[in-house]
Amino acid sequence: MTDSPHISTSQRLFESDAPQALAAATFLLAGFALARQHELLGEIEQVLRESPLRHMQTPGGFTMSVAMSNCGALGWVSDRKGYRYTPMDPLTNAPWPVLPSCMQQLATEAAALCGFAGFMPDACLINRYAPGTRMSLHQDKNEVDYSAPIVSVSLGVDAAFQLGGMQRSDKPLRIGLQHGDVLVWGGEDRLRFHGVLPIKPQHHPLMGPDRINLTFRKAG
Ligand code: MD6
Ligand code: FE
Repeated sequence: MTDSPHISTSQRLFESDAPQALAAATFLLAGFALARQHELLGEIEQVLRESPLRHMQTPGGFTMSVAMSNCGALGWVSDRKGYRYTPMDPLTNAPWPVLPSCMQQLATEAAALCGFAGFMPDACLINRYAPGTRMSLHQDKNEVDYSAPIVSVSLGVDAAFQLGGMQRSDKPLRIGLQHGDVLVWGGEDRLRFHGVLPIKPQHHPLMGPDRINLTFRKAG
């Protein structure tokens, strides 16, 4: 027995191109990134050569367990001064790497399939989870315009994603996310709390023990 509703990827009845609605404006595109996984991983590797993954500081002075980098005109950063988007990578003192075309097209196409035509991300946050790493419940609210959706791509080992409500105390729905899955959310769900439960030790043929998550946003 689990203590929350559970949609497991192994229990999916079918995989299709049709978005699966998880809430009013939250959709799962199961396996949508698989067709371009190799091109995608190549682009990520190139971005991370330019702006490496790093463990950022929280405003409260803790070190984040998820390693992060960015590409696109704006990148999400956290340090003692707070959470925000910046045009420059504070580690390299150079602009963030350009958003590669395969990544941008994936995000634009996924958003359009879910009813968000014309989504043009200006920021892509790259998160790397090692085994045992989690992301506690949070809202994404550092973006200027909440009318744009967020497109989230999962790569590597499986994760249990928590889709909460508008209050931190709302009981989250648990969603199994696998390599190649894409989540799109926006509209009335844009400010839902969400998180990732601790990553279990696993092995993925392309990614080893790690999970990488890309989140594409219109940040500025
Ligand atoms: C993750 N994702 O999946 C963390 N935020 O690793 C997020 O925090 C997230 O997946 C906003 C929209 C979609 C997401
Ligand atoms: Fe988030």
